[in-house]
Amino acid sequence: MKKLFGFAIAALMSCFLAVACGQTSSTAPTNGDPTASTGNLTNIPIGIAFAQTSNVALLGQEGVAGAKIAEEYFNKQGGINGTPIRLVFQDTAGDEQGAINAFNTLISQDKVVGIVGPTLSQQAFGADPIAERAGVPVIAASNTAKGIPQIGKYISRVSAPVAVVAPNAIDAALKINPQIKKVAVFYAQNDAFNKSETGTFQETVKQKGLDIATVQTFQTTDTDFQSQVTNAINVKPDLVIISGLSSDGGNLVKQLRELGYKGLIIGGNGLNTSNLLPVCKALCDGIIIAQAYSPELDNPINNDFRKLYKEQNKKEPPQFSAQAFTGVQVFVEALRTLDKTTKLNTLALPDLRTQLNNTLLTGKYITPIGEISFTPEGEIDQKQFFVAQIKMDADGNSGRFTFLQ
Ligand code: 1QQ
Repeated sequence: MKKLFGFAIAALMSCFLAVACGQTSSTAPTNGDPTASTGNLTNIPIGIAFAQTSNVALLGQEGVAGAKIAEEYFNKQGGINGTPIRLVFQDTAGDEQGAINAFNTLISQDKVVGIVGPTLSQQAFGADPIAERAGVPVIAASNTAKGIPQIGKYISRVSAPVAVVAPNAIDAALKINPQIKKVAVFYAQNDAFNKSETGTFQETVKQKGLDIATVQTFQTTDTDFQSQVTNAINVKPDLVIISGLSSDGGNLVKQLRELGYKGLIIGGNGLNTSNLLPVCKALCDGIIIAQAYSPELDNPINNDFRKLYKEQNKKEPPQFSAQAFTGVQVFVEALRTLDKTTKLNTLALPDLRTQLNNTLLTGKYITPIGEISFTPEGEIDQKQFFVAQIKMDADGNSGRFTFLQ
């Protein structure tokens, strides 16, 4: 009787997952045979929750591009031991409520096995607790604030924290100009990531024996920075460090240069996109940004990823695309591993989600961002970091991230 009940659940489940896929299966239904292979599932839905609208889309659309490449790439390899994955995209827009809505839809309506996202840490602090309560694994692919994996046991990340990435930018600035003494710090005070990042920058500045000559605050929605820029220029800084997002950050850089600041500028992770270039144009030239990815990292999967990205976009892949690809890759490889021990279509969705989370946390992955693994808490263990500097072309309309040694 108990066994029969188990079979009934399994039958319901394989139907459940197949229905969740929103397509009809091309193969005959299994009538709930729990020993049947995952070939009987139409596909395996994985949620992608990035900002596709609002100012935050300047960052989120790079995540979308990386995830799409991963879907095509892993499905060409046969997906999950023969069953394709299907990415379900829900737009988080730019705020917490947008991310919460996207997560709720992915979890309850789209019935995904796990979620890659959201774009901002600020959104993660609002939306991740929902996934945690529902027992749905979340892999953050661009959340770098302190405290993300600590939200809960279903939350991990492939985006290394600013605490380990950002200090590299200060080392690079000091290498370019060893005379730096006075530093002006700017940060957006309405955003969790930027508050976390400026904490790291300010601690590092002090550790290096440099002076924080002024700290100026703004909002990610601001466009006019005249008063903060004037305050900063008055203290005659040798280095400016900005923690903001790309639209506000780009305008701030522009106004710093227009009002006469000539020294080095470090931008944080929120400025880490070539979508910044149309905002500050020629005045973006020279911005230093720490990187958790280099297109030149030489391993087979990065070489494949780089080639596919370049074919589609005619430029080098950015960090947020590589991290999103990596998030999907971790789900794919963990699903393959799990399916080898327990056929996925024998698991009810809640069990599948839980076992997927347990499996992904114990794996080792060779990815476009290098070899990675997770601490038991879900924090990424990543080996290599880089620093890039923006070089604008003479016309001021195009430019690129060049990597420093
Ligand atoms: C965070 C970030 C963003 C700037 C990435 C898009 O690092 O919010 O944590």
